[in-house]
Amino acid sequence: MSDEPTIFQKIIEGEVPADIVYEDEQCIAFYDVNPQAPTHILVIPRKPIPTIDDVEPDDEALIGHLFRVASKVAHDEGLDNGYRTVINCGDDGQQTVYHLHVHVLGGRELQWPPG
Ligand code: DGP
Repeated sequence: MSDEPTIFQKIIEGEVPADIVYEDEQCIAFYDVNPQAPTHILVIPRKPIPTIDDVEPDDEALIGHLFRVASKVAHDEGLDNGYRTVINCGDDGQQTVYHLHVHVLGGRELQWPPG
């Protein structure tokens, strides 16, 4: 894995623009550039944790916070009939950006199982 800052690190640092819908001292949330549903938001910690496998015991409250923010932004977007959260991990999980992120997808009836 590269030591280069990820595109999400650049978004956090304001070097790359993003359409931010929520931010606080622990995380930011912004629209996915390649939406897979009518609403597709990413919630990311400011802390550069590469994958869910890299979460440490001290991060447990942070991970809980990400899900509370995912719920908040989903409802702020009007996804009151339901939505999906996804965390891809590693190559088989189709993770492409190695900065932990929660996908929030909604605005249509989603299929299950995912591909
Ligand atoms: P994943 O495959 O789980 O690693 O998802 C990465 C997501 O990040 C993917 O849905 C596309 C999105 N993405 C990649 N680059 C950018 C970017 O520069 N801006 C925004 N807003 N989203 C990006």
